[in-house]
Amino acid sequence: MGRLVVVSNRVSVATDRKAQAGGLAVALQDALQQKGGVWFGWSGKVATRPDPEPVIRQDRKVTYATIDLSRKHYAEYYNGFANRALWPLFHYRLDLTAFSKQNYSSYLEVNKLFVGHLLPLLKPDDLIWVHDYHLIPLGQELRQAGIDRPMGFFLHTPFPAMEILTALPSHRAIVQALCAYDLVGFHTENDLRAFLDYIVHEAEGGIMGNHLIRAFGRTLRVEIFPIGIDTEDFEKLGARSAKTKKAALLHNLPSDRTWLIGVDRLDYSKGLVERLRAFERFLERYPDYHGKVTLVQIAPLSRTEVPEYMDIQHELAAEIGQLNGRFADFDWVPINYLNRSFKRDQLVEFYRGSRIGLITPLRDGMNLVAKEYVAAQDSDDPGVLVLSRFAGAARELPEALIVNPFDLDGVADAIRRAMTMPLEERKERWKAMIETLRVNTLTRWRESFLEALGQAPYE
Ligand code: GDG
Repeated sequence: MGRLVVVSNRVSVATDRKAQAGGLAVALQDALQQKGGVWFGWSGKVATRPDPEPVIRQDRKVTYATIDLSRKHYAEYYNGFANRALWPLFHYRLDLTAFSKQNYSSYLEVNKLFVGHLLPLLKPDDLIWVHDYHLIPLGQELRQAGIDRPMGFFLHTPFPAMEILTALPSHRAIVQALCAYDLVGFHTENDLRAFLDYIVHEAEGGIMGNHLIRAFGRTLRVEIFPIGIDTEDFEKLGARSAKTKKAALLHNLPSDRTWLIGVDRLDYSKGLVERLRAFERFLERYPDYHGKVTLVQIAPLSRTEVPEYMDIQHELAAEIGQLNGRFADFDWVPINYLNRSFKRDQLVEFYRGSRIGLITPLRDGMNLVAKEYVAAQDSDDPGVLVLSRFAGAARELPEALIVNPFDLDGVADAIRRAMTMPLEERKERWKAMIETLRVNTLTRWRESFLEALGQAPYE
């Protein structure tokens, strides 16, 4: 088998494996080291005059190649089209979606630019694996440049229902570009169904069975590959954290306090405002818990140059101020809002020390935090996962308390149910979930995608 070439918007260079431990970056780096290969993408830097050549770093069998973006491309491709058009649209937020022809042109331009830099790095037997919504047109560009190697694409976000997608002026071009790949992977049945619906009803395409479809003159394979976590690693970290007692926040505070934890990039898709309101509803309806429960919300800032992200940041700060002002006492604040990121082992300590994992996105491709929370629990006294039905993870973890994040009373009731759930029931639910997570790991996700891609072309 040939080398692996990974293309993603951002490249994770393997300099700090400890910080990345257990994550997607390491899973991809491991696959690259096994097969040898290239990881190509944006460096994360913006330059007035980007270097005409990629920066190349070699780490054993892997070549990392990165380019800087110009200010124009950063504003129009990354912030503009990827994060102000595709991201909100794919998360069903038409109200936040801003289309512009100029941003779309830049999106196509950057995909072309990536291909221009990538071509000289390719070898004849390479398998090419492109990631996420930033780079949908990349495969088509490669085809136009004469590359006929197997190419796979994995979408980390949801794929929206046809009625939503067709609001995008360039919807047809986007789906046609997806069909230039040999293999397109989604997280869930829902995403796949939405894609097939479009293929049949908008693209005059056909479903041929055996995961194959025919559209825009091509045959391709479309399939679900639910992403997992390095379950073993999180289980180990969880067990270790029980002994270290480093999480000052959890250990130095009163022992009769029960913790709920939420960990999310500060993004409107994560349902943070609705979560706070549901928690407020819980406090209103169950005053016995005043002084006894605290929601720890970790929310590192994200995409701060996109105006909608500044808006949500302000809205959250106002909500939290109002809620804490309303309920707090001298010795108790209901919400501990931590606007920064933590090291992975600290995060696991928070997971392990929290009785409830409150994961309530309004829409989420998968949501890895939900899986990490479960894996970090103590098998003898596991916490309860309260999980949105709109997270991809809900499909694999039906034993969580599944909630509708828009139904504030429903979420408040689920919190109360989690607080009072008998140990036996907690253990039973946890056991079913951890068994699933031990099978559907990150390695399995990567290997099953690459195995399917290795069988291309499928005709
Ligand atoms: C996209 C899709 C899909 C968070 N805060 C800290 C930290 N994290 C880590 C978590 C988790 C990851 O970031 C977040 O992953 P999610 O899946 O929850 O969400 P997105 O970032 O939106 O990811 C999503 C995913 O891609 C994979 O396909 O599941 O649906 O939106 O691993 O642990 N890590 C550390 N400190 C933090 O403060 N170290």
